[in-house]
Amino acid sequence: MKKLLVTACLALVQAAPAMMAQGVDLSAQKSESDVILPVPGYKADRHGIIINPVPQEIVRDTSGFLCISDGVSVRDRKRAFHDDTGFLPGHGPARINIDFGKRISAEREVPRVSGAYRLSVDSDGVMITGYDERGAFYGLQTLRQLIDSPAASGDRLPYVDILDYPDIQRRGVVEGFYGNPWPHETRLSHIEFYGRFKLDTYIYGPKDDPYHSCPYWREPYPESEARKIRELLDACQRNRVDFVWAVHPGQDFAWNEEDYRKLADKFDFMYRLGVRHFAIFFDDITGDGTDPLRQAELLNRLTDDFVRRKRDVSPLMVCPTDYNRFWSDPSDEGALAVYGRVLYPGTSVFWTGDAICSDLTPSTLDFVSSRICRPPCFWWNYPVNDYALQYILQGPVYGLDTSLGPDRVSGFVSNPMEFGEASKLALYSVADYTWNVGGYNPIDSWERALVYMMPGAADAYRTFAIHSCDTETRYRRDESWETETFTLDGWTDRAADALETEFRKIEQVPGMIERGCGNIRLLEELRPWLEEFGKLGTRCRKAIEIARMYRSGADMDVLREMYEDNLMTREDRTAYEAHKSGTLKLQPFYEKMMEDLGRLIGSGEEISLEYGNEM
Ligand code: LTM
Repeated sequence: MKKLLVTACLALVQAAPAMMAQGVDLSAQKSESDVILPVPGYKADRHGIIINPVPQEIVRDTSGFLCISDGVSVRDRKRAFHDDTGFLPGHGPARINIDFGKRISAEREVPRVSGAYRLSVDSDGVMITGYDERGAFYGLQTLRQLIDSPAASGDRLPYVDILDYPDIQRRGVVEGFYGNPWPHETRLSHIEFYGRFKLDTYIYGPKDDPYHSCPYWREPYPESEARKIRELLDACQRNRVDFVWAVHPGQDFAWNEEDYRKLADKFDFMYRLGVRHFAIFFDDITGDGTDPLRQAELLNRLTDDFVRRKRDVSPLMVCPTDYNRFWSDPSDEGALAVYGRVLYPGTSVFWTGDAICSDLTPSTLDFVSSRICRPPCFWWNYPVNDYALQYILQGPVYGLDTSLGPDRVSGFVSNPMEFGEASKLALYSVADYTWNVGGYNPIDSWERALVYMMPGAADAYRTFAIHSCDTETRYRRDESWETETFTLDGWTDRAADALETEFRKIEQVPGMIERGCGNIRLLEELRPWLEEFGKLGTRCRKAIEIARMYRSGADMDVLREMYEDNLMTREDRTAYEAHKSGTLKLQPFYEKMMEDLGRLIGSGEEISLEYGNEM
């Protein structure tokens, strides 16, 4: 079956060179369900305390507030957080105590989980207790958000007791997409974002970094690149993020001693730069490299020779060639079962679900775990858009099971878009979900994320985002769920007025975001889509206007002129195709309305034909 698929993929590669990346045909990533599930959740009342990820337990004592307007004095018992308290007001009377460790955390009933902490605010001051250093650092991040919360109005902290811990241990991002790797600045800003929102893992694996993949995976990074990796490692250390360096050698790995040494030497080179977490990706390859037994034996050998010898390197992670259910042989002879039998138990195995881009479901976990004999590390292919660069995915994060019991996954990483800033909208919610799985509320998380991302134009950004979710093919996402469209036949004044109001709002969005978005890199990423979004709003509004006039018996010549004026030219269509939004409801509304109007008021065939030609 696999052979058949590979053959099919190769046929498509030949047919669609525009969609190719490194010889891999992204357009061949079929098998995703075409069903669009609605987004669950609701906008919650957080009573003025906005903390992301949402803490596991938060008890508010309404009897008082701790005033920090005259400054704070920090007691950092382990002297570990000197560089992390810059957000606090200057020296003053309010006391802040930060500590961590097994004994103190046991006294304060903090769960014995890396990243767990307790934060209490009362008349004595603030007390942060981490299970470990990372936990205390996370307690500080919560304090930062508490100070910024509306309930604190900047300097009066509500009395609270927060007991908090992550449900999933490896939470983060795999820069694992095809196309332009993130610029260095984007990576640095992401790592800081991960620290803020308690994501503990950044996996470096951009497919188009030649030193990660073919042709240069064997070579050390040139000094200019090595320096940047050292800077990323420093940033990760500051933000208590594990930097995982991944290599993608499978397309030309020779399975001989020479290549084994080259790989071990590359690991050693990365180790000397400061890397302590490693992964090997065998995804999207063909040929000898796909052999699961050799892959597993290679991982085991590196574990013996490299990981165990170094002593401070964590267990390896591997992405199998059969990384999703659709591609995998479920039998005992299948690649996953081979991994299950041969691969050392400590090695983590990535899994993307039932398809390449798919939901995290109990059944996909049952399937893979029973074969690889361990819980997988879920590699979520969202919001990645390398297979459909015409969409910028700004919808809610959903499709992730919220009833996951402990230890069902060894980790969860999201593969983002090459648009690093715009990806943060989804990553905000990935952080939320992976920390507090059972408490995850997709709509609420998305609403908070929108405000975090663009406080100066949150409403305009929401309007853009709600109409910028779906991909039309493959991983379908709900879109425009608050908008009701209609056809000319089903016209009601109420529906038409509501839609017209929405289109007028859409027309305003580009200008409002230009003025209100303080993040220039985000603005630059969104701009081409915003421009098309505004135009979409205009042509949809005009379609309603023409229909309204037609219904009230306006002059046919006038109508015909307006109609022709509102047709999309070839250039319009090309521009829209490159930066699409509103594909689920808005553009289809325009198309159908214009088609119907064309029949009624066009000069018959001529206009219909012209319309058809423009398609
Ligand atoms: O998903 C995996 C494991 N590999 C690749 C990714 O590199 C790519 O970004 C996604 C989305 O196109 N698909 C893959 O197959």
